[in-house]
Amino acid sequence: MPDTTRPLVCHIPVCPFSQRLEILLSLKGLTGAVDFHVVDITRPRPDWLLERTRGTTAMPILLTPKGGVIKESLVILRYLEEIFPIPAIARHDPFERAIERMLIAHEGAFTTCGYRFVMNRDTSVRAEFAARMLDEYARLDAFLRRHNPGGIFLFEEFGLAETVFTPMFKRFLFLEYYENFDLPESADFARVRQWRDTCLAHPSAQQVSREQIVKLYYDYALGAGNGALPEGRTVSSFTFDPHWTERPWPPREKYGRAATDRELGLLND
Ligand code: GAZ
Repeated sequence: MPDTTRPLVCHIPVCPFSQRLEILLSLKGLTGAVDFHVVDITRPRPDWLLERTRGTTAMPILLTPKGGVIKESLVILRYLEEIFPIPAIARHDPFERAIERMLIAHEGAFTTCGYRFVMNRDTSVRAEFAARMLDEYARLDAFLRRHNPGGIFLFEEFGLAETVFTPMFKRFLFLEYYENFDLPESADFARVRQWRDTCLAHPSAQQVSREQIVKLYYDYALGAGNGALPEGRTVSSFTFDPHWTERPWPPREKYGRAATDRELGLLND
């Protein structure tokens, strides 16, 4: 395993759960305070890692210098907030913390909705997924209007709730590309749209680009998640080699014929 005297985060690049940690550290100006070790999702995990996790494979995990293991991005966020308390990113006031946590409590439903939508392969339920996604955004809109009607973020600044949601807003650019789904321009979604767009543009949230997400998540759009291979393919769209910058944009049409390894620029020869 890599040597470290600092906390070590093992992560899969482009994984939204890991980006949460990167955003938090960036907001604190502490990008170098934690080491990052990249794990290739398309290959079996190394033995030293499986020993430390006792067999679980989901990333990110944080390894402490004393040998401790912390799993789950929201738990790791809290831990980093506590070991690096200044500047604080989470709210301090107990009631405000509760508001922040209520919004964060919604992240699972939001995330699941967007991923199930992009992974769907059945055109007959496509509209249903789009409607569900809009419901999710409507809930966020109502929450923001209730707790900070005149503002942009949940509170005055990009904080913990934004750290949790922004990586999903970034990933959900895949819905615009593969499903032609975006938030309507209407007033109903104006509050959440402004929140999302400001979060997406924030300087601490630029670890991944739209192009990278669209290219790497092609397999998700075909229903193959977590580095799994779609039928007829031999290289995952999550591969490190060839690098995504050297590959063409995948076809936007995900319900028709699937693109081959070669068409996706996944072969080296
Ligand atoms: N709850 C954990 C956290 O840290 O917050 C989730 C961590 C996780 O799922 N990590 C994924 C992983 O390591 C990579 S990111 N997978 C490899 C493995 O061996 O387990 C996928 C979904 C989904 C939502 C998100 C993701 C995703 O469905 O981005 O379905 C396939 C995975 C709702």
